[in-house]
Amino acid sequence: MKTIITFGTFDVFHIGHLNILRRARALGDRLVVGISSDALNLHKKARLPVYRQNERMRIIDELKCVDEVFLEESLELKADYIRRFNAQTLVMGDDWRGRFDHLSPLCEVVYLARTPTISTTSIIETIKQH
Ligand code: C2G
Repeated sequence: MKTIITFGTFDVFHIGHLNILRRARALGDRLVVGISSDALNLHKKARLPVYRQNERMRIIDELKCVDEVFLEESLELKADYIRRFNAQTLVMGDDWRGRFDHLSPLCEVVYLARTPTISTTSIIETIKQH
C-alpha cells in the first residue's frame, strides 16, 4: 500500500485545490492531508485564513480522494509527519519547488504544476469588487 502525503491551508476551497488532491491520490493508494493550522497561517502570512482550521479539515476530510486529515502545526515538522503516517511520497504544488528536497532521503518528493489563474487571494479580490 503506497501512502501519499500533502500539505496546505486549503482556505476558501477551489478547483485548484481539488485538482492537486486528485492528482496526488492518483499517485498511490491512500492520501493523507496535513491542514495548516490557523496559528501557522497567522505566523506565515500574518493573517488568519477566512475559514477556521476545523472547518477546513472537515471540508477536505469529506472528499472522495482523501483518506485521512490531520492538523499541520509547524512547517518544520514534515519529517515527523511523513514517518508518523508511513508516507512513501510527499506531493506539493510547484510554488514550493525545491523547498522540500531535503526530505528525499526519507521519501519521494514530487512537485505538481499548479492550476493556472485561480487562487484564494484572487477569489477574495473578486468578491471585494462585487
Ligand atoms: N494549488 C494548486 N493550484 C492553485 C492553488 C493551489 O495546485 N491554483 C496547490 C498548492 O500548490 C498547494 C495546495 O494547492 O500544494 C494547497 O495550497 P495552499 O492552501 O495555498 O497551501 P499553502 O498555504 O501554500 O500551504 O506545509 C506547506 C503549507 O502548508 C502549504
